[in-house]
Amino acid sequence: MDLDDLCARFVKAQLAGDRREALRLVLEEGVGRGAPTAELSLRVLEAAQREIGLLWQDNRISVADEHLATAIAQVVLTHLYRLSPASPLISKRVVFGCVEGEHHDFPARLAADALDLAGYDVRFLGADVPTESLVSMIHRERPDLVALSVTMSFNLRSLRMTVARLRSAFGDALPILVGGAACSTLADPAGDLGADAFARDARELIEVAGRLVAHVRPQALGGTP
Ligand code: B12
Repeated sequence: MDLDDLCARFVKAQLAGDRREALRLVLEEGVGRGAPTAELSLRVLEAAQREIGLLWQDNRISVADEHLATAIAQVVLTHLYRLSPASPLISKRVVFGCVEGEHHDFPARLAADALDLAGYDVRFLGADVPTESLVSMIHRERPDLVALSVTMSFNLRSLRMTVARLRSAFGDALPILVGGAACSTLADPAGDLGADAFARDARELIEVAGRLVAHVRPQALGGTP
């Protein structure tokens, strides 16, 4: 199956605002003809969003066109999640969200869905999570891992501050994983940001998360609120 061609037709459907056609392409021509859902996520949805970004950057589409396209991608991602083969739960909890100020939750959601399907118990918080609210959530949920997403370079400062705040509240007992396009621009993202690890994409994430949670004891998360 030619996934590049499927992606090109998916982008056309997004730009035409044709949600039904976009769903048909991915669910019938993709899943229905045997394409692995992870491949569809990567080679159709992610690739399409990058194409939408380029069209927007070149002023060939408006912000409203981009919003329309992204809203369609969100619907398709939800359907894809439902149809994806999921591994059995491994009783490792992850709190996953975008740092304060970061509005790009679609990339984070793609990554969070991949972790969920790999068997993790994922609490996905979406965009722009206020740091103090994140701290309270971690006290309540006692996760084995926190994953933070940043797309915009101007939000790297927010990410650094969030990591520092989590360290002051939970010490080193709580592994922190970072990712997103802005992190990829750094030579040593984890070192630079004070996190435990960085993963480039949804695929790498599964391997890195596995390493991080191998020795975690969530009961060690005492900390000061
Ligand atoms: C849709 C979109 C928006 C939407 C977001 C909607 C949503 N709910 O997500 C809205 C309208 C909110 C938006 C706003 C802005 N955007 Co915008 N946006 C995009 C667009 C078109 C698509 C984003 C997307 O879904 N990408 C696809 C995903 C899959 O990309 P990905 O990063 O590769 O994701 C993978 C990895 O990063 C990784 N990952 C992600 N998170 C995490 C977390 C962890 C822990 C791990 C391990 C891995 C991981 O896994 C993902 C899956 O494999 C991009 C184009 C692009 N190239 O991404 C522009 C883009 C990112 N936006 C851009 C800009 C400029 C902005 C604004 C500043 C515009 C403005 N003037 O207001 C604002 C900033 C808002 C803010 N404060 O955050 C620029 C950034 C340029 C730059 N490098 O500085 C881009 C590149 C568009 C462009 N070409 O100009 N945007």
